[in-house]
Amino acid sequence: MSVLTPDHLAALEKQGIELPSWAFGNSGTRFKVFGTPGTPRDPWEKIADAAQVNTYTALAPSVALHIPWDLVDSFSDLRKHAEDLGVTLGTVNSNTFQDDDYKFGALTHEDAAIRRKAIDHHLACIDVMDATGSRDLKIWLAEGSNYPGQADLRGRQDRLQESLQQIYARLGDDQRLVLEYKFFEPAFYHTDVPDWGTSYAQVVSLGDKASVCLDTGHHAPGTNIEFIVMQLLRLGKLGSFDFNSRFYADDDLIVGAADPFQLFRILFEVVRGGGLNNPDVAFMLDQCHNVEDKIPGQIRSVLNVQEMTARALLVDRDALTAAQKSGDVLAANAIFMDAFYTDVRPALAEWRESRGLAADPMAAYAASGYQQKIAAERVGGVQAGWGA
Ligand code: AOS
Ligand code: ZN
Ligand code: ZN
Repeated sequence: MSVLTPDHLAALEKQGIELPSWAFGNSGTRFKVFGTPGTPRDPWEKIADAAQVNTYTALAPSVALHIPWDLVDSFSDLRKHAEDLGVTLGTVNSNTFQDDDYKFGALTHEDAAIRRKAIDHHLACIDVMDATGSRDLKIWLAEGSNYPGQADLRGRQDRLQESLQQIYARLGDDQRLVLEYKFFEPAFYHTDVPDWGTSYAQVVSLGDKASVCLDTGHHAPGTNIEFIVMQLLRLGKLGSFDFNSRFYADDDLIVGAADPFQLFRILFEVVRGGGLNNPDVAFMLDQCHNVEDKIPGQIRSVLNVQEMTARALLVDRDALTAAQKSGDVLAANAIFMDAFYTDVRPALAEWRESRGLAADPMAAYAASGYQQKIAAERVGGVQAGWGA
C-alpha cells in the first residue's frame, strides 16, 4: 500500500515550481564557464527546454524571465510560444547589476539621475509583465559597500524606500513585487537588503502587493531558515522562494542536494504555516548548472522539492502536537524524523504512472533523444544571463 494517502496526493497534485530561464544557459564561476552541448541560443530555446522539464514531471508549469537577458522583440509572441509548449511565463526578474552606472548603487544611489534610470528599468520590467501576463516582479539588488565608512547606511535605506515606492505605484491590481535579501556579494561589508527583517521592513511600508523573497542560499551558515519561513508566513509576507542548495556561499546548486533534511524542515514549516498550494507563496528555483546537463538538473531539482514536500506532508501533525503539549521531547522528535526517513519515491513513481507520466522522469528524458537533438542542432549556446 502506498505511504501517500489520497489527501497527500491531492495536495501534491497542485504543486507547481517555477523554473528560472537562466538555469538553461551555460554557467560557471569567475574561474571558468564550461559550455554544454545543446545550450539554448536565445530565450525561445530556453523556454523550449524548460517545457521539457514540465513534460516529464508535470511539476514546472511556468518559467521566470530575467530582463534584459531575456529581451525579445515581442513578449506577446514569447508568451504564445510558451503557451504552445504547455507552460506560462512567470516572474520577471530585474537586473541592475551589469551596468557601469550602478557601481555604487542603483535604487540607493546618491545620484538622483542614476536612481531614476534604475527605477525606469523596473517600470520597463512591469511593461514586460503586462505583455507576458506575469504576476510578480522580483527585485534582487547588488547594492552595498565594501569598506566601513564608504557609504551612508541610513541614507541608502531611505533612498531605497523612496525608489521602491515609485516602482510599487506602477504595479497593476493583480501584480506583486517581491524583494529578495542577501547578506553578502557582490558587496562584502554591507548590502542594502541583507536579511529578512530589512526586506520585511521595506515591503511593509509599501503595502499589500509587496512581500519578501527568501532565497535559501542567502543566509549565513548555521542560520535556522525554517524559522524565518515560519515567521514570514505568520506575518503574511512570504511572497516567494528561490530554492537552491549550498555548501559554502551562494552556491546555487541543485535544491535538496546539499542538505535534504534542511529542505524537509523548510517544507514542513510551509505545510504547517499554510504555505503549500497557497497562491501567495510562489515556489521558484534559482540555480545554475555549471558541470551537469541543465534539463536533467532541473528535472532532478523539481523532483527533490516534490519528494521533500511529500515527506513533510507525512508528519503526523496530531501526534506531534500531542507530544509537544505533553513535553515528550523524544516522541516529538521521533514523529518528525519518521516522516523524514520515509522513502516516498516508489509511491510517487506509482502515482506518476497513474497520471500517464513515466515512473522515472530522469530515465524517460534521457531515453527521449531530446538532449542529442539539441546538441546536434544548436551551436554557440550562451552563457547564463548574457544571451540574446
Ligand atoms: C542573486 O544572488 C540572487 O539569488 C538572484 O535571485 C538571482 O540569482 C539573479 O537575479 C540571477 O542571476
Ligand atoms: Zn535568488
Ligand atoms: Zn543568489
